[in-house]
Amino acid sequence: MRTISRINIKEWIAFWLYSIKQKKVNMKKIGLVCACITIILFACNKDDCPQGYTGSDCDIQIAPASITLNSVDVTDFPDAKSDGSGWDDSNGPDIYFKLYRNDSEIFTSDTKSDVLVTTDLIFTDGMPFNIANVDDDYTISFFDEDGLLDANDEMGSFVFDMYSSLNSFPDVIHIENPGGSEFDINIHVDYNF
Ligand SMILES: [Ca+2]
Ligand SMILES: [Ca+2]
Ligand SMILES: [Ca+2]
Repeated sequence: MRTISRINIKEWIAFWLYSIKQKKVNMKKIGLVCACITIILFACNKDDCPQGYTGSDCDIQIAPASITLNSVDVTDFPDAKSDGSGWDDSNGPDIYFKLYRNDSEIFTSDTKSDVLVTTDLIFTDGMPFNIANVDDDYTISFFDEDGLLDANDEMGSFVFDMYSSLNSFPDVIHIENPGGSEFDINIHVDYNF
């Protein structure tokens, strides 16, 4: 399809260049032909590449219109505060996270209560959750919930790329030891074009 089209396009270009030389066509017709060639080239690239890719070698990613958050699992987190004391006095932390876009909160997870560091935390409540503007700045922040009488403890806050034009659309955005922390985070996603 692409080979045939390109041969035809070459012939067309040769024909019109010859016609221009012979002064047989006016500029209006030239403009129309150029527009047709552009449309054909665009259509060929679009049809030939897998979804999400473009370019003559199909190696240029197309930024998705949105990304769907399917689940977030946390397989490791710090088991103590920076001063060595526990997140809570008598039991494990009560972990939840917030997601921010350009410093604006867009999502809050459910809370996993009294968890142990050996437990894999799988957050799915409120998901699938659709996220547009994938090139904006995203931050994920984890907290230990401490009820009404005490301020929640912030366990860690990390900036990450929701989308990268070079990452080949991974199903899981893996964030390991961000900022030197002990967090290990897997964000499971789908891409929408
Ligand atoms: Ca606490
Ligand atoms: Ca607790
Ligand atoms: Ca707590």
